[in-house]
Amino acid sequence: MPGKIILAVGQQGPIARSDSRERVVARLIDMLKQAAARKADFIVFPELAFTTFFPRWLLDEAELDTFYETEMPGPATRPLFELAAELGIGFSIGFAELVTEGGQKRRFNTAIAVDRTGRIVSKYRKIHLPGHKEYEACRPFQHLEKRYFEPGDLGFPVDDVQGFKLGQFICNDRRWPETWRVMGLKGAELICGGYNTPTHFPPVPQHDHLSSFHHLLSMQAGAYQNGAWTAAAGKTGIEENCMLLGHSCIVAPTGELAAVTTTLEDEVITTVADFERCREIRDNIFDFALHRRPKDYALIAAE
Ligand code: ING
Repeated sequence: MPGKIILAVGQQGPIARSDSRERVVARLIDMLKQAAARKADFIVFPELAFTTFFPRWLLDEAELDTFYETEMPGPATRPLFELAAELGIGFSIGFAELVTEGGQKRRFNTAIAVDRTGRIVSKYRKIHLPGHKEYEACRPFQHLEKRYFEPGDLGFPVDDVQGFKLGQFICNDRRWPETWRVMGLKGAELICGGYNTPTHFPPVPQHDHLSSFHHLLSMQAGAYQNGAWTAAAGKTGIEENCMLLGHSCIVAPTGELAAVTTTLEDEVITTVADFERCREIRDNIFDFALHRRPKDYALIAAE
């Protein structure tokens, strides 16, 4: 259907520290099959989808390296690519990327988009890294993303995937309006990504009861203010004693919640994403060419 796809989100339940990649990939494959049964064209999987959320611990380099992918696809992850190509479904997925450049190890929190032929057609490295660099004994669990990853160095790419323009975010990025606007200005029609969001935020515990509200607020605002479909796939549930937020969702360009998960387990949701609907917003309320006043916004991009 020109201009329309059946869009899916594959939410993951907890992944144990000891779970093998093979075991995790088998779960992802099961969700891929569920999405195919619903005639999905594209499915969004979570951030760091092949392993437990390891930044919750202080790890030595030897163990830390075991959570990263040095090739994508690799032996354990290739079956996902192969089945997706066989089923003709594109997907986005997040993983910890370890590259060695000039003898130097570089670590990124990365997401890729793979088209329905199994080809990687877009790659993004997380720019907004939350958390901290040093161990903080006061925390019930760590959030060491600033220790384990470099900020992304690829900008916010928007690429043509299966006839629509796709951009990706990763988790904390969705809280930052700049993330959405840069990709909105590049004409993204679907802005998607994954998240691992603990519902307890040690620095401000009085916000814990707002974790779903802040997540959905960010997704719905991003969609409406840029006239794009947005989709977020969570890693959810009690993972190694840490409760991770559910409410994976698909949001229409109007900001309306089109689909949302209702469990904290592996769960597939789908909706018909009509990209023509982006025009209702972009040709009127947020007609960037007609209404934007960039010369008044310089402060936003200043250091
Ligand atoms: N996780 C969380 C997120 O941005 C967080 C970190 C939680 C920040 C709650 C602020 C409040 O959803 C990741 N992985 O970015």
